[in-house]
Amino acid sequence: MRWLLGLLVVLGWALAQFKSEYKLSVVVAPNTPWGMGAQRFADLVREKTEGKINIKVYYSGQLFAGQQTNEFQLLRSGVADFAIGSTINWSPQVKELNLFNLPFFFPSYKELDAVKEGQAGRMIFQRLRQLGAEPLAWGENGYRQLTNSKRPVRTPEDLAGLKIRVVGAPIFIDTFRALGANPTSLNFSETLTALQQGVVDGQENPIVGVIIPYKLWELGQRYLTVWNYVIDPLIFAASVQTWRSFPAEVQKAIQEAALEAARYQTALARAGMDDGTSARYLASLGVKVEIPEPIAYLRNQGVQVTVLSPLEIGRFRDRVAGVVQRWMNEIGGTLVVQAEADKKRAR
Ligand code: X2X
Repeated sequence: MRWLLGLLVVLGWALAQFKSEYKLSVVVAPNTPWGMGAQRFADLVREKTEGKINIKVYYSGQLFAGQQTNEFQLLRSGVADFAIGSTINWSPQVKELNLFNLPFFFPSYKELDAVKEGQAGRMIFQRLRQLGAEPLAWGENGYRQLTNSKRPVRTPEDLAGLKIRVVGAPIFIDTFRALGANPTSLNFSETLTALQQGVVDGQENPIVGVIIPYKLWELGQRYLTVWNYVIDPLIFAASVQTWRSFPAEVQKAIQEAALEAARYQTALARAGMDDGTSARYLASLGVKVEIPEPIAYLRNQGVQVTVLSPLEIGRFRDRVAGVVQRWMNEIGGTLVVQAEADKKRAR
């Protein structure tokens, strides 16, 4: 019986028609944890499918010509077979993903992980399936920190009037307006020049995920505020059309590859920013962390780093209470209540 099953599997693989290339979209460059996770996923898929599935990573938003909030549309229409997408960029089409955009909603990795791995995470994956994307694993861009070229920011008053680039998801405009800043939404591809030319004063992005690989201090971003105000998970996903075209064995191999690559990717994004768990995990894989102490490293580059205390964070949180309330309604009560319950279990 077993040999017959084996034969059928081999026959199935032989008969299945695979494309010579499957396209995977990411927003950032190959030298970021996000980009490295994408390459690892492609490599693992090739390995686990014995070369049948060949994924090519399109970095720096090449597939969507700069408009990063269109990425989910590309995925569901099958223009991109796969994407590793930021929950921010997909949130205009998947309103539930605004859960992760709520300012100061995830104070710790533990609480975030409990939500992703709990019932709330499953509800979100279910929603993605309804919308035409097959979610495979959670990755991470990281906690988003504020940088600017003008002055240290420790209080909401310090932020007043600063022109801050945000992603084109509406909640970010609401948040930064409530904080007294002057937000403007730009695609990431335009952000680097806008910073360099002083068209905007500041931006917000993860330290390990973006600030260090893109050397933002060289574009004049000399002040950094560490406030962990928003966490930015990534989702490894396939287009439903592409997913359905694969036999079960291939789906299984790709699913395994996604989980393995996502774990590696998340550890790269957290290395030096958590309690040491991620660096230890990477060491167990034989991966050397290039910058073990990211904040010390930035200080060495001449960046003035302001790490906010819980009390100082509280002043910012008070300013955005109305925004959080409004967007919780938008996201939907059931999911928010479930996320609160998942978070509570982690504490
Ligand atoms: O555009 C950004 O800031 C980035 C790279 O972090 C995202 O894609 C959300």
